[in-house]
Amino acid sequence: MGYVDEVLEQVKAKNSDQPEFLQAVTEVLETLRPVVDANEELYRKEAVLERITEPDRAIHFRVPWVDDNGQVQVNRGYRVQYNNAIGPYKGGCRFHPSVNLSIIKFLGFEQIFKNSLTSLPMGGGKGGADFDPKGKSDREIMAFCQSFMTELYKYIGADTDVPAGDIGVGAREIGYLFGQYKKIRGVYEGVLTGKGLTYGGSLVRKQATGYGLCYITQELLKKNGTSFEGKTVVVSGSGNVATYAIEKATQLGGKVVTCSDSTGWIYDPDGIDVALLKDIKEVRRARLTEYAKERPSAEYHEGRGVWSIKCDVALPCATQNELLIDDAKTLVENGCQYVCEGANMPTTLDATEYLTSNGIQFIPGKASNAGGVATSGLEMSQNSERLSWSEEEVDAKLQSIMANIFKNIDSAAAKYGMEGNYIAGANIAGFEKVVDAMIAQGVC
Ligand code: NDP
Ligand code: 2IT
Repeated sequence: MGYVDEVLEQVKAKNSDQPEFLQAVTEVLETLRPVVDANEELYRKEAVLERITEPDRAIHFRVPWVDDNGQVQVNRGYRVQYNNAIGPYKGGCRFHPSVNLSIIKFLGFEQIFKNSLTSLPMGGGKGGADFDPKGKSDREIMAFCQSFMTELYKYIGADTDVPAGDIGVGAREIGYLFGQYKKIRGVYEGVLTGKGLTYGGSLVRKQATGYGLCYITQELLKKNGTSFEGKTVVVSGSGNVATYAIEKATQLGGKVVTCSDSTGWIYDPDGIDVALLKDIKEVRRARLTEYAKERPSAEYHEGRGVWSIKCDVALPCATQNELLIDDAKTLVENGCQYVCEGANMPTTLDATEYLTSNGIQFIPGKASNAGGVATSGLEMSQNSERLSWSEEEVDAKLQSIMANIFKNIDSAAAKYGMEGNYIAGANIAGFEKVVDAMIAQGVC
C-alpha cells in the first residue's frame, strides 16, 4: 500500500467519529499524491504525514457563565493548536451550537495550508465553543467571552497563538476577549486580531476575507481573458465574509443577486443593496426577512436555494458543506463557470468532483479565503512595530498577497502536470513550505 493510503487508513481508524475532519484530510492527502510519491522514502522516514495530520495539542474546557435570568449556563470551549512549523499558531474562533472537536480540527488542519499560502509566518490553529450568540444580550455575550478567555489565556500569546474571529465572533466578541486577556495577564499585546481600530486593529481586516475572495476571483477571471464586469454573481451567507464579498464584487462590476442566512435566502434581481444589508446584519442584528420588507425588488424564500439562480460566478460564503451534489448539478446546468470558496470547505467532496469534472473553474477556500488571515498577519506586524498603516497600504498588500497566491497555486498545479487544478495547487504549495520547515527543525 502507498504511503498516502496507509496514513489515510490510520487517520480514519483513529478519528472515525470526526466526519468533517476526515473530509478535510482526505481532500488534502488525495491531492498530495504526486508530491508524496516523488519523496516517499524521506517522508515515510520522517513520518511527515502522520505528524501533519495529528495536532500538536487539542485543548477543551468548560465555559460557565450566568445568563440574564441568573441561571448558570455551561458550554464547551476548544483550542486546537495544530502546527507551528512556520510561525505561532494562528486562526479564528467560532461560536456556533454545531461546534465540536471534528469541526475545530478540520478548520485547524485547513488553516496550516492556508496560512502557509499567505507567505506570512503563521502556523495553523483554530478554536471556538458550542455557544449560540443568537438572541443573547450584550451582557450575556460579554459574560461568555470573559469566561472563555479566563481559561484560554493560559494557552495563547502574541508569539504563541493568536486567535481571531470566525462564525459568530466579530468585532464585539474580540473586544470583550481582548479586554479580559489584558485584565488577567496585565499585558497589552497583539494576542488577538480583528481588534477595533482604536485599540490595535488594522484597517481593512473587517473587509479582508470578502475583498480577498474577489481579488483572487478577479485573477482567475483575468487568466480567462475576462473580468467581473457584467457577470451575474450568486453569494451565500450574509455575515462578515459574504457582506464584503458582495461589496467588492459589485464595485468590480459584477451584479450580485443573492445572499442567505440559516433560515432563508434573498433573490434580488436588481443587485443586493449592500448598505441595507449591512444595516440589517451589522447594526440591527436582524434576519433577512427585514431586507425583503424594505426592498421592493427582492424576494425572500424560506430554506436554502441560492444555487438555483442562474449565474456566471458562485461564491459560497456561509459554512461547511453548504453546496451539495444537487446544487453542483444545477450550477453546471445553468452555465455557471467559476466557483470560488469564501467559507471553509463549503463544497462537499462529491459536489467538488462534479463541478471540476464538468469544466467549472474552482478555487478552494484555503486559497480564496486566505485574505482574512493574511490581513490578520498584517495586523500582527503593525502591532509588533507599534504603528498603523493606511487603508491604501493594507489594501495594496492584500491585493498583492491574493495575486501571489493565485500565481503560486497555478504554478504548483502546472509543475505536477495538473494545469488548472487549483485544489491540488493550493494543497501542494501550502504543504511544501510547511514540510520543509518541519524536516529542518527535526523531530518535534
Ligand atoms: P458570520 O458569523 O459573520 O456569518 C456566517 C453566515 O453564514 C451567516 O449568514 C449565517 O447565518 C450563515 N451560517 C452559519 N452557519 C450556518 C449553517 N449551519 N447553515 C446555514 N447558514 C449558516 O461568519 P463569517 O462570515 O466570518 O464566516 C463565514 C465562513 O467563512 C465560515 O466558513 C468561516 O469559517 C469562513 N471564513 C471566515 C473568515 C473571517 O475572516 N471571518 C476568514 C476565512 C474564512 P445565520 O446568521 O442565520 O447563522
Ligand atoms: O478561517 C479563517 O481563516 C479565519 N476565520 C480567520 C483567521 C484569522 O486568524 O484571521
